[in-house]
Amino acid sequence: MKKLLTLFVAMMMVLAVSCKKQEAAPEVGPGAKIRVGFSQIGAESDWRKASTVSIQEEAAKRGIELLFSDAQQKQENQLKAVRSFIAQGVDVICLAPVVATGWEDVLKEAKAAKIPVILIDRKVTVSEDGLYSCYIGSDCTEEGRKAARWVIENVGENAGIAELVGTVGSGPAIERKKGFEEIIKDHPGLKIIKSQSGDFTRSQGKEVMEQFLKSPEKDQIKVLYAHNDDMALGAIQAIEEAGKVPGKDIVIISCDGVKEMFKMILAGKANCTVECNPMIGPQLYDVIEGYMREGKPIPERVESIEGVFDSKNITQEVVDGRRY
Ligand code: GZL
Repeated sequence: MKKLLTLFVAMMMVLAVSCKKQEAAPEVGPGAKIRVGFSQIGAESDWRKASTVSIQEEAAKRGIELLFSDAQQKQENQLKAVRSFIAQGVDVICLAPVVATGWEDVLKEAKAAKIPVILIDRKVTVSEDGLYSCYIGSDCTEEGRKAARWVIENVGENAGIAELVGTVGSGPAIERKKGFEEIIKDHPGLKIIKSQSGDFTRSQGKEVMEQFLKSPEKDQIKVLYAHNDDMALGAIQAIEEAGKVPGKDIVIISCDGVKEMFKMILAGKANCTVECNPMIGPQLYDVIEGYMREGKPIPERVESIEGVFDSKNITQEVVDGRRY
């Protein structure tokens, strides 16, 4: 009899816990304590570091509890982090996905746990709708188009182009390549004659540019299109070490808009950067607080605000005012 009673009490406790877990929907209201889990890609570039600062500082300013994980550019670390956030029952999960694929299962687990996922900075490719609630970030395809249009307007219709590609399989690398090629395809004199990944890092950007400058096509390279400023900054070092003049012998255009690149453009060692705004902390928490504190639905898309910068609109004052 005693054993039966013990078993019955144990069963009731399990049922109570599982019901509680199912009732783990967010406590909505003005005073709601908000816990956010954020899986960040890493610290591979100045852009990424600025993105982290924006999201950490804004959470602190708003009294939002942020559980932060740096994946060191490894998807398996991001998958572990998201599963940990689910287990800890956070209110919202933010994910900057290092690559575009391989997220279906973990997004389904978050959905089953009724925890909304907000993608920031990069997109994912999934087979069904509803696996994430929102994407906050840039249109990297449009950034690629902007870069190509700048080349046509400022370099002309004939040039051999070397391309430093971002992290293989990442949304920005796929999209910046797609957008750039979409525009130059109507200008046959503009040809991508070298293309290789530098993984968005300065060191690999330098290494790959050194290889480009030793290749048979080296003297045909008149333009460098780098998918981010950090790879372009590494390439500038390689160009100088090869005895060429960056910004003149080879025109340099890249994406991000980090302060170091603004300085290079001001110094004439680079030519253009297509801004990709990392400072999305305020936009992110506006969405989360709206959802948690006012019961507002999470919007599917929040666009970043950004421009194109070159020697025509970069002054010392503009450089000094850059936040990243
Ligand atoms: C772009 C972002 C890219 C930056 C790189 O949205 O994902 O990742 O262009 C960063 O600098 O590494």
